[in-house]
Order: sequence, then structure tokens, then C-alpha cells
Amino acid sequence: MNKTYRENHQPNGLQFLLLALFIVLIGSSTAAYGQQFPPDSFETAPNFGTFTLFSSPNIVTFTGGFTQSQGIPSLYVTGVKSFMVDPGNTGTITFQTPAASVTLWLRDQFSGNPSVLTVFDQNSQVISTTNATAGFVRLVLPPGCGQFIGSITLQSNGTGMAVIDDFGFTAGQAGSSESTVLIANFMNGNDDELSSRVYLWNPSESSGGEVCVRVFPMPLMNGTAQELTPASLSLGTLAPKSALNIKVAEDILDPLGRRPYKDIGGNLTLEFTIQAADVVGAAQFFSSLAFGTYPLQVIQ
Ligand SMILES: [Ca+2]
Repeated sequence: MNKTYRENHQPNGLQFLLLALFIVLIGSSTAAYGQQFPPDSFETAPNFGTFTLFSSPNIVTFTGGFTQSQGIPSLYVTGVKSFMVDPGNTGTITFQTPAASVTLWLRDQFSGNPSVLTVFDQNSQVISTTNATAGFVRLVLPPGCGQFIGSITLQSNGTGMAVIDDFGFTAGQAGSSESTVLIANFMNGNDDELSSRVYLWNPSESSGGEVCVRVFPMPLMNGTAQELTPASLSLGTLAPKSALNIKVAEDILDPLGRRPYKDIGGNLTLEFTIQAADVVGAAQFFSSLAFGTYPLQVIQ
């Protein structure tokens, strides 16, 4: 076997091996993660007091407001009831299992001092705030890659009610909130010259979740370099017992508008955060002449 043959064909052999592993691993998938709960219109909620919607382990609890119909059609997106909070009060929505995203319709009854909807993660850190307007607006509340929504508050600041209707969500991590952090210490973003791949696989039978990446250029000697990702970028989800093949140029640099990345030699370090325990991975780069493969470094 001459050198050229070996260099040209070993990547294909490795890819075949990874494909075979992928086929073995992809056999079964049970994902509580990502289960979608269609909008509830509050039509069957009790008129007063704390109440819950949906069922365990995805119960959502509403406190601080009421749902009794006021007979005012503009206060409802559908039906004749909604979740309303009196002026000066704060309504709170709490998730038994943190949510991967939430959709709802929000309005103030009257214009003036706007009410404020605040989204918190499962550690009670603020993710975002939104002011209500005197007209229903549909809000889609993704928490950001790798984050989950633990609770939402609605502080009613106007002279009328602050109102939510048609509340739905997508379940986030059920049970464990373990995550894995992996580093690809050397990748190259100049896909005019080199192809770069990252393979992740998740051996867990139950733990699965979103894959997020941050991209750091590698500075030249005495130089500095700035992170390419303004915020952690989502690469989709990695289900239990499944694998993911990530193409650095197509899947990461394209969405960032940085393909091909040729600055300072195109060299990059990638940090992956996966919302699942004990994920492992490998990085590979190759052209017609050269290639390298190495396991991803486990940070957490
Ligand atoms: Ca309704």
C-alpha cells in the first residue's frame, strides 16, 4: 500500500465505520424532550385561585390572576376566557419540567403604562422581558440555546387587566439537567481547502437534548481573536441512543454568514454544550491529501 492510497482511502474507511456505528445507535429513540403541548385557551380553568394545566411531569401552575369571563370579546383570542392579572398584581406561571419554548398571546386591556412579561430560567435568572401592548400579540419565547424556561411572571402595570390567552409550550429536559461540554481544539473553517466534521454520539438510553456550539478563532502569535458566535448557536437535538454528524462549514459557518472562514489561517476552536450526560465525540478534517482525527476533549 503506497502512501497516497492510504491517505486517500483511510478517511472513507473511518467514515464507513462511523456510519455503521450511527446505524447501530439510531435504532431506538425515546424523547420526552421536545414533546409539544398545543395551546390551551383557559376555557376549562377555574374562575379564581391557583390552577394547573397539562399533566405530570409537565404540569404548569398559574397563580396571581383569574380567568372568569368578563364578557369582553377583545380580552380573548379564542373562547370566552383568558388568564388575567389585575392592575398592581403579578401573575406567575411555573413549569414542573422546564420548557424548551413557550408560545402565548399577550395584551394590556388599555394603552398606557405597559405590563411586563418576564421569562426566567430554571435557576430564576432573567432570560428576557417583553412589554405588553393594547392589542393581542403572539409571542414565541425560545430561551436561547441550552437554556430552559422555569417560570414566567406577568406584572400588571396599567389601568386595566394584563391578559394571556392560548398558552402552549414545548417540554424541555425531563428529570436530569445534566449536560456535556466538549472541545474540538483544532478545526479549520476554510472549506475551499479542507473539510471539517464533528461526530457526536449519545449512549444514554434516556438523556437527550439540544446541541449548542460556540466558535473561537485561534489567534496568531501575539494576536487576539474574537468569538464568531454572538450567542450560542443551536445545531438541533441529539436524542437518546443517537448520533450527529456536524459539517463545520455547512452547519455552523453558513448560519453565521462566515463561510468560508479564511481569517488568520481559518483555524478554529469549537465548544459544544449538549443537554445530555456523557456524550462523546470525534473531530475530523481532510482534503484530497491530508486528514486528521482526534477525540473531543471532555470539559464537563
Ligand atoms: Ca381563551
